[in-house]
This record gives sequence, structure tokens and C-alpha cells, in this order.
Amino acid sequence: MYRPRPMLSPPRSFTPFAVAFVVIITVGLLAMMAGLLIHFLAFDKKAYFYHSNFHILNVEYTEALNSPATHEYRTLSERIEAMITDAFRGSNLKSEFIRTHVVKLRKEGSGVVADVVMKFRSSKRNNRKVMKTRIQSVLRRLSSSGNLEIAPSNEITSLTDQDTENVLTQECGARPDLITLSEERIIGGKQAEPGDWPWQVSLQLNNVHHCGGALISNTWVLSAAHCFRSYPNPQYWTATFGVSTVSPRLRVRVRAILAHDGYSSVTRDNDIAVVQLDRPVAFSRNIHRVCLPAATQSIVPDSVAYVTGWGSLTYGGNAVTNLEQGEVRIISSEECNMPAGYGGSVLPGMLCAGMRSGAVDACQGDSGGPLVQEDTRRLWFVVGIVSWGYQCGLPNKPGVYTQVTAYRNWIKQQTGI
Ligand code: 4AZ
Repeated sequence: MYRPRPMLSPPRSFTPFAVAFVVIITVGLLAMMAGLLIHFLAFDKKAYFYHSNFHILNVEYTEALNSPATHEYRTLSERIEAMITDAFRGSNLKSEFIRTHVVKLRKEGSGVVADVVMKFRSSKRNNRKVMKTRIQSVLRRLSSSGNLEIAPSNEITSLTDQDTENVLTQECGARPDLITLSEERIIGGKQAEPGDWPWQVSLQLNNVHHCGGALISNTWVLSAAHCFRSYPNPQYWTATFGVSTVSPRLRVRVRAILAHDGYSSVTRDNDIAVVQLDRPVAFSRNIHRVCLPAATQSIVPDSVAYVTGWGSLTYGGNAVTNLEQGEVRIISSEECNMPAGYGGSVLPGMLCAGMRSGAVDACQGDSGGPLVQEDTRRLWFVVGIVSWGYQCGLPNKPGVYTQVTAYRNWIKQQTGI
């Protein structure tokens, strides 16, 4: 017998649920696909480092190419970096190429060889061998471009992140952004992160922080003469490394303290010393040397500089245990010596830096520590040594520093560096 089927619910009434269900599933699937796509396009990428060297055929090697501080070294390195960058930017590797850096210029025959590291970002699925071949073919075309005659070597070595770090920490003045060849540079806040100022040293008297210093080689630390006036005996001194003075990464004994003979506690002239460590330190990401400027390097008024140290945050306050950094600007000695300022006490071997309004300054306990500036190739140079000032952070009373360029030859005589 036919019986009409009971109408449980009219089909029209569950259609909205079905539609919603289908929509949710579709949106979910689309989101998943988009996610996977983004992952493979963006997050599947990894940084790859390569090393190669380039023979510069039309430049003769001179002594001036012996130090990254000279104008000659800087301009030649910049030209090489620009040529390599242009070559990759105009190639099918333009989206993979990140940055290149000349690590060293060396003499070969009468010519120059540049050691170069290059950074690329590409998909993890990419074959490294294929990548190397592609890089090689771009570099081969380099020889005929620009007014530098460059002969690229056929040898390209792939470097691990650790190899790259080792290569760049042997060079002077590299901060973390250069060690990773990252595109951006960031200096934020006040407290330093480990590795931010890898040359910063705490010079400690009986294991208590007394003065700052800057590592200029694996055995020599640059500091101020006035730090050692009352305590010239090296046996009471140690040098520590790392951002904390209470739990340092490394502590090394001091073998010798060579303070400038001409230091005067009255005028504070010649406030410079070099401290020899008892053993060489091994350079690493967080411990390595700063560059020394050339004697002829000019320090430009109003340019940005950074001062670092464990000094007190207010005049008469306590030293801090975590390294602090302050951004200041170079102030011309003429301005610094105005009657409202230091009225003539800033001598030719000194340098002023601070903010016109005061506020950011070195203070007690920062003495001996470095004032550093970055060059166009992102290498950092020690241009000043914290020396003196009228209290801290007052308007018209900036920090006064020993001007390192004025003592470049003295440093060379004492240390051979
Ligand atoms: C000091 O007594 C000291 N504001 C160091 C630097 C400055 C002042 C005092 C500069 O060690």
C-alpha cells in the first residue's frame, strides 16, 4: 500500500545548513592551500652563504690597502661590492641575492685579491650544486663590467652559518647585522643584547668593575690612562667580556698596563692607555675586536656615535651590571669650548660628544670605554675613549673623549697594531 512518506522536514529548511557547511569547508580548504603556498613561497627559504675571491687586475697593491680604515681600502671594497651587487640585481638571481661583503683585500703579485662573502636566500628544495653553477655564471660575466678589471675565481665555496661567522669575526668592527649579512640594521633601546658591542671590555680591579675598554686585537685593550693612576699594578686587574659584569662570559688576567707618559691629571691631556691581556682571546660572535681609525680620518661634527659602558645612570649613582648604550652626536671642539661649555679646556687631542640638550652621556664608570662610529661598509671604528666631563648629561656639558685618531701612532708604537 502506498503511503505517503512522512515529511520529516521540508528539504528547503536544511538548505541553509548545507550551504553554510559547504562554504565553511571551502573556505577552510582555500585557507589551507593559501597557507601552504605562503609557506613554500616565503618560509621554505633559507639563507646560503658563499665565499669567493676576485683578482683586481688594474689596481696595484699599496700599503694603504693594508687596513680597512683607509680611504683606499674603503672605496675599492665599495666598488667591488657595488659591481657584484649590480651583477646579481641584473641577473636571474636577483630575487635570491641578499648582500655581499669584501672580507679582506690582499696582495697577490703586484695586484689585489678580494675575499668576498655573498648571501642568498632561496628555497630549501633548491639544489645547492645548481645554485653554485648559477652564481658562477653570473660572476663570470662580471669581468667585462665597470671600470675595475675583475677576474672572478672559478672557486666558489659554500659556507655554513658558522663558517660565515668565523670569517666575519676575524675582521674588525663587525656587529651582528654584518655577521649575518642581514639587510637591516637595528640599534634599539638602551640595554645592549649579547654580541651588540663585542669589543666592549670591563676592566676590573680585584674583580670589581672599574673602567671600560675596547678590544683592538686578541691581546690588546684600549682604555684611559686615568683609570690606572692609583692602581698601576697589573696583577690586581682582570678584563671581562660579555654584557654582564657579574656573570661575564670570559675573564682574563692583565699582563701589562701601558699608560701614556704625558697624561696629566690637571689638564687630562693624553688620557689613553693600552692594556695587554695575559693570553689571547679566541674571537667569536660575542667577543671580537673593533677597528682602529686611520690617523687621518676626520670626525664629522653632528655625525652619530654610540657610547657603551656599565657606568652610572646618574652622576653619583651606582654602576650597572648590564651593558648600556647611548646614541650621541659629535660636537665640534669649537662649540664645546664656548664659554657656556668648557671654555677652552677641550684640548686638540680631545673630542666632545653628546646631545645639545644633555640627557644622553657617558658617566662615572664608563671611563676608558669606547665611543664608536659606523663607516659606509658597516664596520665600526673606535673614535673616542671616555675621559671626562662636568657631571653627566647636563646641557652644554657633553662628554669629553680622548680623540683616538690623534693617538693612532702612539697606539702603533706601544702595541704594533
Ligand atoms: C667619570 O667620572 C666621568 N659625562 C666620565 C664621563 C663623564 C663624566 C664623568 C662625562 O668617570
